[in-house]
Amino acid sequence: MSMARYTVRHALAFAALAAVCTAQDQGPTSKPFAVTAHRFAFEPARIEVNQDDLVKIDLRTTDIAHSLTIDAYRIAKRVEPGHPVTFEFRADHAGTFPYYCNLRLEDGCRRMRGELVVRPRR
Ligand SMILES: [Cu+2]
Repeated sequence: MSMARYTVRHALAFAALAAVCTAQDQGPTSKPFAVTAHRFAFEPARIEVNQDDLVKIDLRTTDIAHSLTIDAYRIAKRVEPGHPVTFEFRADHAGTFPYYCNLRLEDGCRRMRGELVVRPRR
């Protein structure tokens, strides 16, 4: 076997192995959640997922800049009108976690509340 052929075969084997490992690492993916922030609430105000889901959120605002902040997951995403934001996170700890708007200069933003429910893995 030539050296070049040997290298190609190993590269292919490595690529196949990497593909398998990546598939295993990805784990389950939740359905995407479309979350709208507007004076002064989140819609929906409750997001339910399963533990270890990869959660995708499409966040938009219809009035002023808001944020979706989940302290337990160290997430704080700011969104402006006309510029939706998409982000993902792995829901790796179970429980019920509040989310809120951290742009607290507006009184109303301090009232913006929701909850993320991560159902424990069985
Ligand atoms: Cu706000």
